Amino acid sequence: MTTTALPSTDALRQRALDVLARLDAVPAEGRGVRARTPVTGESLLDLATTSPDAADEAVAAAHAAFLSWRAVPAPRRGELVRRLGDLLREHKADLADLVTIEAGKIRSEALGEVQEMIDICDFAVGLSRQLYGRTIASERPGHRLTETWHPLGVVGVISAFNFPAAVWAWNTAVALVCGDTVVWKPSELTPLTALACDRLLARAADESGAPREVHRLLLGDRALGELLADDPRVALVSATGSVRMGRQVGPRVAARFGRTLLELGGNNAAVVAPSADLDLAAPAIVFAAAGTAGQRCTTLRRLIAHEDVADALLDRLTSAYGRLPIGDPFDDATLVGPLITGQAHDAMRHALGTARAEGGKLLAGGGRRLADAAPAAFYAEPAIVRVEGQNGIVREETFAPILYVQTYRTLDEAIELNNAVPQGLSSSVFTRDVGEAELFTSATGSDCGIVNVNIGTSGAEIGGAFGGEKETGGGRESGSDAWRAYMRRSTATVNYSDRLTLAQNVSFL
Ligand code: UN1
Repeated sequence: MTTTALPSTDALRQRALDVLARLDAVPAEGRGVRARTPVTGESLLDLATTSPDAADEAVAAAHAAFLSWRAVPAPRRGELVRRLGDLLREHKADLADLVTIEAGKIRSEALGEVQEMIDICDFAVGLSRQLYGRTIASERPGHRLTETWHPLGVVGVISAFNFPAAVWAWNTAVALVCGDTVVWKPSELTPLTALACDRLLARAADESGAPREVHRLLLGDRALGELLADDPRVALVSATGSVRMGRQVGPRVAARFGRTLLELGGNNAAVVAPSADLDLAAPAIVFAAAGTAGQRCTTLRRLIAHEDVADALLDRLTSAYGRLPIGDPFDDATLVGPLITGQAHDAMRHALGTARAEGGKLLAGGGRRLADAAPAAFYAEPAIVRVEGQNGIVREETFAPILYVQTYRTLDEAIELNNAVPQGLSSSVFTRDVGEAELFTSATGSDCGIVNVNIGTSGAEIGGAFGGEKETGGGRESGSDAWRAYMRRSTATVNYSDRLTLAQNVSFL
């Protein structure tokens, strides 16, 4: 593994300030939220926390805006999102800079994240003319039965550091065309990216004639998320993060019969069958497991290789891991940037230690890089660990680049292993056998929300519904008909005859 040199914190701060200036989003200094960069591990700026009173006012403003926004025709609401998409195209490199500075993503992945935002805007604009309901055959003469989708209310979006902009865009672009307004509580670790997104949306609102209050931003810690969870004016809480966070948010929102859309942890596996094309599988596995420094909810964490191909595959993987360039995410040659914090690095070390104590064997990586150049930054070598069985640490999602490898003999056994963890987000099979591919994607195959054939577990397109089962939370965001979670269904029966006919042949009077 090679290592690339790092830029200075001053240079990164200046780069962030230049971007914010171009976006007219330079924040006032304040206290409570510290913008920092995992690239050097040092702080960039201190910003003000949103006070509980200001957060309450933000929800009130978003709720008041909802009452008028819901009456704007959906295709006109789409104009706002179209404009947002234009601005994102214009400032793609700017926003990607902030994503790299605050989340540590390599350039290509940061640009990909902004592309994902542009894609969902395009999707949502089209959707603004396709919020289709149904006409249902009524059992009564002279009656019409229809189902219409109406705007829902204020959507509280809680997002994580690892997709500091795209997850907001999935929720916000769709919520806005659905006639909802949004209050966003981003991760405390990525406030500058959030300010930039908020500012671009405010500009899009001004330029398209929409009220600015369709979107409000809250900066601060989890107390603000709790406020959204408890506030009855927030109709839907869409939360992305850990299972621990979901266990707190879910019941609080349910206690007031609010809606949730939960996008929680993944513990994603790839099955590599004997017929797999290893030239295709190996790079797909390396991207899915080591890309984004293992910090995607869709990151590949478990490899289930057939015993006939495991050694050949592991040779390729360990040799690719040995060559991974680690370091400055702004350097085009780098493929692995930093972990987000020292805590993330502690979690990785702890998981590797536990795996070894449980009988696992480290096959590659696991060390720390650049500790001398940047003692406060945490660059980790992506690790491969051979394990026997998947009890203990293998069942947990450690948000770091660790790939646990095990072998199988029959596909049924592989499917059982794929499904035998508490999480259910993404999964893959690498095979050239169509029967195996079909079985893996069938009702008796993978139990995950995302099931891929001959591609890795991460990097979903926005057109499909994104989310997973079991402890992943069950929510679906982004494409397909995920928009329905952001609307309320109204079933209307209209009697256009001059007779009263009761359903189920009931006679009365
Ligand atoms: C996440 O990690 O929270 O499928 C979202 C992917 C991306 C989204 C990941 N499109 O990897």
